[in-house]
Amino acid sequence: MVVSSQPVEHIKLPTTGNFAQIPVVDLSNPSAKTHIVNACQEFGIFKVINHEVPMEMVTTLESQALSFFNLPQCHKNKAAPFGYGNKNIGQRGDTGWVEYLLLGTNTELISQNSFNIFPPDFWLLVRKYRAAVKELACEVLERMADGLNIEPKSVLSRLVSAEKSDSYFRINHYPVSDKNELGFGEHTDPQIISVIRSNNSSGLEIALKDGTWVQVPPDPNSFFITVDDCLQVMTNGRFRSVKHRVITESLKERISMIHFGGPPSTEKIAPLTSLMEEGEESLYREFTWDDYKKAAFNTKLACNRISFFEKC
Ligand code: GA4
Repeated sequence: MVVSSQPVEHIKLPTTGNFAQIPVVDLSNPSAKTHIVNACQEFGIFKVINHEVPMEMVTTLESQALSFFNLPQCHKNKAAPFGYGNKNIGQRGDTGWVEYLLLGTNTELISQNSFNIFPPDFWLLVRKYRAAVKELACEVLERMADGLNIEPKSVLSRLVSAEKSDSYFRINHYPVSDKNELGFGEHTDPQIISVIRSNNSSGLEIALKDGTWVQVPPDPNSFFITVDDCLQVMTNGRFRSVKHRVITESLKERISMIHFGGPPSTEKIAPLTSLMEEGEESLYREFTWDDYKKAAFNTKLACNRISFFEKC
């Protein structure tokens, strides 16, 4: 990774320990729906086991991505039009000890003309991977709706499965560093849910309800699911959009692949009436995903974006 003149942010990072009690949702268990709801209320994160995403595809994509990140910097810089970024996060000057590929919905467009930088089947694999984790996201959201007792069961999943759904895909590479650097600063994800997979490296941390930071133990065979801002709004605050960050390791490089499942841009986001109890007031005003994105993508990473849409 190129060492740019821009310094990476250093802040005091008190972390209290391992989050060994991270909820584990076994998708082969009929009571998964209840575990999902409890985890989303309490922590805003859980991990899923017994999913149907083929692990061979996952590890192949991951190793192809790693070979890309191991190329000389001048080659990687040529991939800027294909979503490559290095240290800079967002538009407001945030930095981290990370390089990444960040893709929007239209990978078909970018898959052309890049065969000299990426392995020939890289984009095909990316498409297959994205399709598989999108299916996993839908399955989780259907079980969630079931657990919340809301109808139809597709009320949440349809948002991320629609043809016009606005999803992002990010592959992050955190090289080793001799200090514990801030890899990706604290933030919540703006979308509905995120599906995170990482190699067997630690680094992901989450904030608990009382504000303490804990490390999420790695598990390369599972997927971590987070509640994102729009889901917090749709559940009128029952579910918490989890604050998370990544700290780099001195021994092992970290690679993570994240699918951010977002709704179509014109979709109206507001608390679901089917979830509201009698007399319960909406905590948020209605907005479209497009409104949210415009506001969110123009903020610093650590900003509390949901607060823009809170009712006074
Ligand atoms: C956080 C979640 C996803 O990585 C992302 C990020 C996006 C970006 O990298 O461009 C943002 C960040 C994320 C939220 C606030 C803005 C936008 C960087 C940033 C400072 C792709 C997303 O959807 O929102």
